Amino acid sequence: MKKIYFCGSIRGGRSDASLYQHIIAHMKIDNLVLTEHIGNLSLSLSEKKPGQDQAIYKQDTEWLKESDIVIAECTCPSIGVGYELAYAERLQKPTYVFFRKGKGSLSAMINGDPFFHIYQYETEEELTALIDSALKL
Ligand code: 6K6
Repeated sequence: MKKIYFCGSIRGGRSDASLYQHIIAHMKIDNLVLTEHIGNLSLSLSEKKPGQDQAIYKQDTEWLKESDIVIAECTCPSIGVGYELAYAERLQKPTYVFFRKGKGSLSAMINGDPFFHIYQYETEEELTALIDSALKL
C-alpha cells in the first residue's frame, strides 16, 4: 500500500475531471490516495472563502512531503500541477507524469526534465496499466 499524491488540473480546467475520478478510484483499491478530492466532479471553482488558498497550499505541501509517490495527469495544463511537480522534485519523490497523445504538447519544463518518468498514452486502459506498473516499482 503506497501513499499516492495524485496531481490533476483544478483551476487550469476540469475537462479531464471524470478521467481523474476513474483513475483515483482504481488506485484506491490497493493504495491510499491523499488527494482524492481532485476527482470530485461537483467541486465549485467560484466559491472562495478567506484563507482558503493558504490552507490548500499548507495541506497539499504537507501531503507531498508525506507521499511515497507522485502521479500527475498533465494533459490539461495547470500552473498548480507544474508547481507540485517542481516541489516533488525538490523532495526527491518518485514522480510519474502521464500525458494523452495528440492533445497538444507537454510543457518543455516538464518534458525536458530528466528527473520525471514521463509516459504518453492513448486510452484510459493504457493509462491504468502504466500507473499499475509505476506503483509496482
Ligand atoms: C476542494 C475540493 C476540490 O478542490 C477543492 C479546493 N481546491 C483545491 N484543493 C486541494 N488542492 C488543490 C486545490 N486547488 C488546487 N489544488 C492542487 O493544485 C491540487 O493538488 C492539484 O493537483 C493542483 C491543481 O492546480 P490548479 O492550478 O489547476 O488549480
